[in-house]
Amino acid sequence: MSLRIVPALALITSFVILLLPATAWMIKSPPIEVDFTDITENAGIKFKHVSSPEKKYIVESMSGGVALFDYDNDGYLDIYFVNSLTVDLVKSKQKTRSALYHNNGDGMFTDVTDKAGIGDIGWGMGVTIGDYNNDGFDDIYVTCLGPNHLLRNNGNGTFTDVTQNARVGDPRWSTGAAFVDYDNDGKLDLFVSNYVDFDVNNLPEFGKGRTCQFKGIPVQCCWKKRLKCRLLLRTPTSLSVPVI
Ligand SMILES: [Ca+2]
Ligand SMILES: [Ca+2]
Ligand SMILES: [Ca+2]
Repeated sequence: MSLRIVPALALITSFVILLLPATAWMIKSPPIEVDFTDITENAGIKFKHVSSPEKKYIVESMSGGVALFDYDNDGYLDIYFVNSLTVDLVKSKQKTRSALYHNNGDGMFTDVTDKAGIGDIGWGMGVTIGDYNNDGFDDIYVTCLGPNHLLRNNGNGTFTDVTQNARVGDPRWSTGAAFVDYDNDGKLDLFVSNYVDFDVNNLPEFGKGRTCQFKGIPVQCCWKKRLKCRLLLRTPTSLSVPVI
Protein backbone atom coordinates (compact mmCIF):
# COMPACT_ATOMS: atom_id res chain seq x y z
CA MET A 1 0.00 0.00 0.00
CA SER A 2 2.69 2.47 1.10
CA LEU A 3 4.72 1.70 -2.03
CA ARG A 4 1.85 2.94 -4.21
CA ILE A 5 1.16 6.09 -2.17
CA VAL A 6 4.72 7.40 -1.94
CA PRO A 7 5.22 7.97 -5.69
CA ALA A 8 1.84 9.65 -5.86
CA LEU A 9 2.72 11.98 -2.98
CA ALA A 10 6.05 12.73 -4.56
CA LEU A 11 4.36 13.64 -7.83
CA ILE A 12 1.84 15.93 -6.11
CA THR A 13 4.60 17.58 -4.08
CA SER A 14 6.65 18.22 -7.20
CA PHE A 15 3.62 19.68 -8.94
CA VAL A 16 2.95 22.05 -6.05
CA ILE A 17 6.61 23.10 -5.92
CA LEU A 18 6.55 23.78 -9.64
CA LEU A 19 3.44 25.91 -9.27
CA LEU A 20 4.72 27.94 -6.35
CA PRO A 21 7.10 30.27 -8.19
CA ALA A 22 4.49 31.09 -10.80
CA THR A 23 1.81 31.64 -8.18
CA ALA A 24 4.13 33.78 -6.10
CA TRP A 25 5.01 35.85 -9.18
CA MET A 26 1.34 36.37 -10.00
CA ILE A 27 0.55 37.50 -6.48
CA LYS A 28 3.47 39.91 -6.26
CA SER A 29 2.96 41.53 -9.67
CA PRO A 30 1.29 44.90 -9.34
CA PRO A 31 -1.62 45.60 -11.67
CA ILE A 32 -0.67 47.28 -14.90
CA GLU A 33 -1.84 50.86 -14.89
CA VAL A 34 -2.68 52.53 -18.19
CA ASP A 35 -3.37 56.21 -18.13
CA PHE A 36 -4.65 58.14 -21.13
CA THR A 37 -5.03 61.90 -21.38
CA ASP A 38 -7.42 63.47 -23.85
CA ILE A 39 -5.25 65.95 -25.75
CA THR A 40 -7.57 66.31 -28.75
CA GLU A 41 -8.27 70.00 -28.30
CA ASN A 42 -4.71 70.93 -27.38
CA ALA A 43 -3.49 69.05 -30.45
CA GLY A 44 -5.56 71.34 -32.66
CA ILE A 45 -8.22 68.78 -33.61
CA LYS A 46 -11.63 70.42 -33.74
CA PHE A 47 -13.54 67.83 -35.74
CA LYS A 48 -17.11 67.20 -34.55
CA HIS A 49 -18.97 64.13 -35.70
CA VAL A 50 -22.56 64.94 -36.65
CA SER A 51 -25.30 62.62 -35.48
CA SER A 52 -28.92 62.71 -34.44
CA PRO A 53 -29.34 62.49 -30.66
CA GLU A 54 -32.76 60.81 -31.07
CA LYS A 55 -31.43 58.15 -33.47
CA LYS A 56 -34.90 57.38 -34.78
CA TYR A 57 -33.53 55.46 -37.74
CA ILE A 58 -30.94 52.72 -37.70
CA VAL A 59 -28.68 54.63 -40.08
CA GLU A 60 -28.43 57.45 -37.54
CA SER A 61 -26.79 55.21 -34.98
CA MET A 62 -23.88 54.26 -37.22
CA SER A 63 -20.94 55.99 -39.00
CA GLY A 64 -17.90 57.48 -37.28
CA GLY A 65 -15.11 55.87 -39.29
CA VAL A 66 -11.58 57.13 -38.67
CA ALA A 67 -8.23 56.28 -40.23
CA LEU A 68 -4.70 56.97 -39.00
CA PHE A 69 -2.27 56.86 -41.91
CA ASP A 70 0.73 58.76 -43.23
CA TYR A 71 -0.72 60.32 -46.35
CA ASP A 72 2.38 62.46 -47.09
CA ASN A 73 5.04 59.89 -46.14
CA ASP A 74 6.74 62.18 -43.63
CA GLY A 75 6.87 59.49 -40.95
CA TYR A 76 4.03 60.90 -38.88
CA LEU A 77 0.54 59.43 -38.79
CA ASP A 78 -2.17 61.78 -39.98
CA ILE A 79 -5.90 61.41 -39.26
CA TYR A 80 -8.92 61.25 -41.53
CA PHE A 81 -12.32 61.59 -39.85
CA VAL A 82 -15.45 60.40 -41.70
CA ASN A 83 -18.52 62.49 -41.01
CA SER A 84 -22.15 61.54 -41.06
CA LEU A 85 -25.53 63.08 -41.77
CA THR A 86 -28.99 62.81 -40.27
CA VAL A 87 -32.34 62.21 -41.91
CA ASP A 88 -33.34 65.79 -41.15
CA LEU A 89 -30.15 67.17 -42.70
CA VAL A 90 -30.71 65.12 -45.85
CA LYS A 91 -34.30 66.34 -46.14
CA SER A 92 -33.14 69.94 -45.83
CA LYS A 93 -30.32 69.27 -48.35
CA GLN A 94 -27.58 70.24 -45.89
CA LYS A 95 -24.05 68.87 -45.92
CA THR A 96 -21.46 67.94 -43.34
CA ARG A 97 -17.70 67.89 -43.62
CA SER A 98 -15.27 65.05 -43.18
CA ALA A 99 -11.76 66.15 -42.24
CA LEU A 100 -8.12 65.34 -42.86
CA TYR A 101 -5.65 66.47 -40.20
CA HIS A 102 -1.94 66.66 -40.95
CA ASN A 103 0.37 65.60 -38.15
CA ASN A 104 2.91 68.44 -37.74
CA GLY A 105 5.30 66.19 -35.86
CA ASP A 106 5.33 68.40 -32.75
CA GLY A 107 2.14 67.12 -31.14
CA MET A 108 -0.05 69.45 -33.15
CA PHE A 109 -2.31 68.76 -36.13
CA THR A 110 -3.43 71.06 -38.96
CA ASP A 111 -6.73 70.77 -40.80
CA VAL A 112 -5.77 70.28 -44.46
CA THR A 113 -9.17 69.13 -45.68
CA ASP A 114 -9.76 71.99 -48.09
CA LYS A 115 -6.43 71.54 -49.83
CA ALA A 116 -6.91 67.76 -49.92
CA GLY A 117 -10.41 68.17 -51.36
CA ILE A 118 -11.95 65.27 -49.45
CA GLY A 119 -14.38 67.00 -47.11
CA ASP A 120 -17.62 66.34 -48.97
CA ILE A 121 -18.26 62.61 -49.15
CA GLY A 122 -21.98 62.50 -48.32
CA TRP A 123 -23.31 60.25 -45.56
CA GLY A 124 -20.05 58.58 -44.62
CA MET A 125 -19.72 55.38 -42.64
CA GLY A 126 -16.34 53.68 -42.55
CA VAL A 127 -12.93 54.07 -44.14
CA THR A 128 -10.09 51.84 -45.21
CA ILE A 129 -6.60 52.74 -46.38
CA GLY A 130 -4.40 51.11 -49.00
CA ASP A 131 -2.05 51.99 -51.84
CA TYR A 132 -4.29 50.49 -54.49
CA ASN A 133 -2.20 51.77 -57.44
CA ASN A 134 1.22 50.98 -55.95
CA ASP A 135 2.59 54.51 -56.36
CA GLY A 136 3.92 54.69 -52.79
CA PHE A 137 1.13 56.91 -51.47
CA ASP A 138 -1.77 55.54 -49.44
CA ASP A 139 -5.22 56.04 -50.90
CA ILE A 140 -8.60 56.25 -49.15
CA TYR A 141 -11.81 54.29 -49.64
CA VAL A 142 -14.86 55.59 -47.79
CA THR A 143 -18.08 53.62 -47.38
CA CYS A 144 -21.34 55.56 -47.39
CA LEU A 145 -25.08 55.43 -47.41
CA GLY A 146 -25.12 56.11 -51.11
CA PRO A 147 -22.15 55.87 -53.45
CA ASN A 148 -18.83 55.03 -51.81
CA HIS A 149 -15.66 56.97 -52.69
CA LEU A 150 -12.20 55.91 -53.79
CA LEU A 151 -9.90 58.90 -53.21
CA ARG A 152 -6.57 58.60 -54.98
CA ASN A 153 -3.65 60.21 -53.22
CA ASN A 154 -1.87 62.46 -55.75
CA GLY A 155 1.28 62.64 -53.61
CA ASN A 156 1.14 66.43 -53.29
CA GLY A 157 -1.39 66.82 -50.49
CA THR A 158 -4.39 66.54 -52.78
CA PHE A 159 -6.70 63.65 -53.61
CA THR A 160 -8.77 62.87 -56.69
CA ASP A 161 -12.09 61.04 -56.54
CA VAL A 162 -11.59 58.18 -59.00
CA THR A 163 -14.64 56.20 -57.94
CA GLN A 164 -16.34 56.26 -61.29
CA ASN A 165 -13.36 55.15 -63.35
CA ALA A 166 -12.53 52.44 -60.83
CA ARG A 167 -16.14 51.30 -60.73
CA VAL A 168 -16.21 50.98 -56.96
CA GLY A 169 -19.05 53.36 -56.08
CA ASP A 170 -21.54 50.86 -54.75
CA PRO A 171 -24.72 52.99 -54.52
CA ARG A 172 -26.24 50.97 -51.68
CA TRP A 173 -25.56 51.21 -47.95
CA SER A 174 -21.99 50.07 -47.32
CA THR A 175 -20.56 50.05 -43.84
CA GLY A 176 -17.14 48.36 -43.70
CA ALA A 177 -14.42 47.77 -46.29
CA ALA A 178 -10.91 46.37 -46.50
CA PHE A 179 -8.09 46.42 -49.02
CA VAL A 180 -6.60 42.96 -49.41
CA ASP A 181 -4.57 41.20 -52.08
CA TYR A 182 -6.64 38.05 -51.96
CA ASP A 183 -5.04 36.47 -55.05
CA ASN A 184 -1.43 37.50 -54.31
CA ASP A 185 -0.91 39.21 -57.67
CA GLY A 186 0.61 42.30 -56.06
CA LYS A 187 -2.46 44.46 -56.64
CA LEU A 188 -4.75 45.35 -53.78
CA ASP A 189 -8.33 44.16 -54.14
CA LEU A 190 -11.24 45.58 -52.23
CA PHE A 191 -13.80 43.91 -49.99
CA VAL A 192 -16.93 45.99 -49.33
CA SER A 193 -19.34 45.06 -46.60
CA ASN A 194 -22.90 46.11 -47.39
CA TYR A 195 -25.54 46.29 -44.71
CA VAL A 196 -29.27 46.57 -45.35
CA ASP A 197 -31.67 48.05 -47.86
CA PHE A 198 -32.39 51.59 -46.72
CA ASP A 199 -33.96 54.39 -48.76
CA VAL A 200 -33.56 57.69 -46.98
CA ASN A 201 -36.08 59.27 -49.36
CA ASN A 202 -38.76 56.72 -48.59
CA LEU A 203 -38.82 56.30 -44.84
CA PRO A 204 -41.70 55.22 -42.62
CA GLU A 205 -43.01 57.64 -40.02
CA PHE A 206 -41.21 57.14 -36.72
CA GLY A 207 -43.25 55.05 -34.29
CA LYS A 208 -45.60 53.81 -36.97
CA GLY A 209 -45.57 50.74 -39.17
CA ARG A 210 -44.11 47.28 -38.71
CA THR A 211 -40.45 48.33 -38.76
CA CYS A 212 -40.77 51.28 -36.35
CA GLN A 213 -42.44 49.76 -33.33
CA PHE A 214 -42.23 46.73 -31.08
CA LYS A 215 -45.35 45.63 -29.23
CA GLY A 216 -46.82 49.09 -29.70
CA ILE A 217 -43.74 50.91 -28.43
CA PRO A 218 -41.94 53.25 -30.87
CA VAL A 219 -38.45 51.93 -31.58
CA GLN A 220 -35.63 52.75 -33.96
CA CYS A 221 -36.88 52.11 -37.48
CA CYS A 222 -35.29 48.99 -38.86
CA TRP A 223 -34.72 47.56 -42.34
CA LYS A 224 -36.54 45.45 -44.88
CA LYS A 225 -33.83 43.18 -46.24
CA ARG A 226 -30.10 42.53 -45.99
CA LEU A 227 -27.67 43.33 -48.81
CA LYS A 228 -24.87 41.23 -50.24
CA CYS A 229 -21.21 42.12 -49.76
CA ARG A 230 -18.85 42.57 -52.71
CA LEU A 231 -15.27 41.61 -53.45
CA LEU A 232 -13.78 43.82 -56.16
CA LEU A 233 -10.81 42.51 -58.12
CA ARG A 234 -8.09 44.92 -59.21
CA THR A 235 -7.38 44.23 -62.87
CA PRO A 236 -4.33 45.10 -65.04
CA THR A 237 -6.36 47.84 -66.71
CA SER A 238 -6.74 49.69 -63.41
CA LEU A 239 -10.44 48.96 -63.26
CA SER A 240 -12.11 46.92 -60.61
CA VAL A 241 -14.61 44.23 -61.42
CA PRO A 242 -16.90 42.50 -58.94
CA VAL A 243 -16.07 38.85 -58.34
CA ILE A 244 -18.88 38.20 -55.87
CA1 LIG B 1 2.20 62.37 -42.28
CA1 LIG C 1 -1.62 55.20 -54.15
CA1 LIG D 1 -4.95 41.19 -56.09
